[in-house]
Amino acid sequence: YKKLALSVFMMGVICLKAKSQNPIIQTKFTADPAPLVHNDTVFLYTGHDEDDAFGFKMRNWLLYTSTDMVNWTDQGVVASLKDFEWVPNDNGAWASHCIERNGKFYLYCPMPGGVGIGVLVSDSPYGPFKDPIGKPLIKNSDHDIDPAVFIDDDGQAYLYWGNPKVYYVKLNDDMISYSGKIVQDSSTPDNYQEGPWVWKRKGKYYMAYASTCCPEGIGYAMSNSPTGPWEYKGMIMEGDKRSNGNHPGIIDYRGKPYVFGFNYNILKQTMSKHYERRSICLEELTYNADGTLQKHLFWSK
Ligand code: FUB
Repeated sequence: YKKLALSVFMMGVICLKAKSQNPIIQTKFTADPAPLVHNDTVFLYTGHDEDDAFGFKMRNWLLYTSTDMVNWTDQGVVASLKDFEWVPNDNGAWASHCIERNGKFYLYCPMPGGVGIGVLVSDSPYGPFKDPIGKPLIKNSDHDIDPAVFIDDDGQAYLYWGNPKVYYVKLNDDMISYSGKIVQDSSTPDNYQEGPWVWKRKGKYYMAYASTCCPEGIGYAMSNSPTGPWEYKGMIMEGDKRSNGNHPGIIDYRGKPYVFGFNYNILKQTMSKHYERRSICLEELTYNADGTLQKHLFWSK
């Protein structure tokens, strides 16, 4: 009986360990998840809402790592506004995206208000990251926020960004310059707000994004091409009035698809003040047989 009781207890422990608890980061306020899988480890780059924030106060980007999607190791500040000599402000470290190519790691960092999107490079996903060009990679409009990079099977890399329209451009192989014109996508999917995240599965292209405003949920669209046209397919999760914003980051890890986003559940939003103190959350995703995504009751419920 003792042995049986012990194995039942251990099974319970294993089951408990297998489920992540939302928000997954509870020691700092984090937003704008940008997960990257490298060497069987999840590298989660995040924005950082400072504790005394009124509105947005964001000066650096943080890194967390995990090998089980449950336990997250705080790797500290991975980059900051100070890494860009041309950035005039001490605020505005908005939603970044890190991607690996040929053994180098590229961290695309937007600064709002027309400052632009910069790029930092490192030989390691842990950093240190350096600015190789000394100027914005993208300085196109006041809407240069939320960069997301996707590399297609033919090696062509695309940079997407923007609010309230999607912009994209083809990146060169060096990942720190681009060719051709910046395109404002005329097929910006329905309910698109910001925060694009592009991936490919079974020959179809997907774009998830912060959808509708406000509150923002997470919607998605599909296409036969990385440059659209995009067809809106629905919501992965609805917005919740307790959570103002949202921002998807989507990966497969060890054979399972996951979506990251954020809520405001550690610090409850008050209606009278605009606090941005967000907390990253995580859920498994489920595809239907036709490639569409199931709608989930997510972390804000
Ligand atoms: O975190 C600052 C901004 O809020 C991001 O760039 C948007 O995606 C929204 O999450």
